[in-house]
Amino acid sequence: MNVDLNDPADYDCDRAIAARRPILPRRVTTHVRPVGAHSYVLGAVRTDGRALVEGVLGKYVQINIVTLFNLLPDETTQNLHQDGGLWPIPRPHPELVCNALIAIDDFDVENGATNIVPYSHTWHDRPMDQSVETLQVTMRSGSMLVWAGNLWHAAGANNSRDRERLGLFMRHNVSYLRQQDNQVIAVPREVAKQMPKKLQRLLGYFPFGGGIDFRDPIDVLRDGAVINPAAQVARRGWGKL
Ligand SMILES: O=C(O)CCC(=O)C(=O)O
Repeated sequence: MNVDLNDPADYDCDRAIAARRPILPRRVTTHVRPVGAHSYVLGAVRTDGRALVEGVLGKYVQINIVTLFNLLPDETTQNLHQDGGLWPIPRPHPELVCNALIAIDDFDVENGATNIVPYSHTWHDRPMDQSVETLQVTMRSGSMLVWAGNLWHAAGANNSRDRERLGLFMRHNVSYLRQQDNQVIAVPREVAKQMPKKLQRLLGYFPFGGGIDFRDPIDVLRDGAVINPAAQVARRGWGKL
C-alpha cells in the first residue's frame, strides 16, 4: 500500500478503526500505520500501559508492530504460541517482547477473546503443548490486556454469527533488537517529526551506542544533519593528517 501523506486516515487510528479496513480478504489485519498521534496509542504508552510494558522489559523498549487486529466471524482459534522467536536466541531467554492489546469491541468467549496459559512464561523446561488448559480473557471495550511474550497465548475462535472482534494490538520489544516492522521507515519522517518525543523513542529513534555520528536520532530527525556539525579533524591520533 502507498502512504498518502495528505490522508490523515493513514495515521489516524480513529478513522482506521471506523473504516475497519481489512487488508486480507477474510481474517484480520493490520494497519501498521495507525501508530500516529492517537489517543489509544498515546494513552497506552503514556500511562499505566507503558509502565506495565517497562515493568516487563525494562526501560529499553520500542514498538515492534502496531496492528488493528480484526477477528471476523468463522475465524478459527490460533495455536498457542510464545513470542520472541523472531530472533535467533535460544530459549530460555529473558522477556524480549511484551504485548498490549486494547479491546475496541467487547472481547468475549464467543467472538474470540484471547486465550492465555497463566504462569506458562515461567515454564522454561516444558515444550509447547496445545492440549493444556487455557484461560480466556474477556474484556469490555476500552480495556487493555498486557502480557509477557514468553507466555503461551492465542487469539480465540470467533464463533459468533456476525460480531467482529476488533483490537488494537501493540507488540513491544527490547530496543536493542530489531523490530518486526521497521517503524522508522514505515512512519514517514514528516509524520514522525510531529510526534511527542516518547513516541519517537518508541518508534526506534533511539541513540544506541553512537546514535548517528554521535547525535541523537531525534535531533537528526529534526534537522536532517547526519554528519555531526561539531565534528572536527583531530590534531592528534587517528585524525592526524
Ligand atoms: O489477538 C489476540 O487475541 C492475540 C493475537 C496473537 O497472539 C498474535 O497474533 O500473535
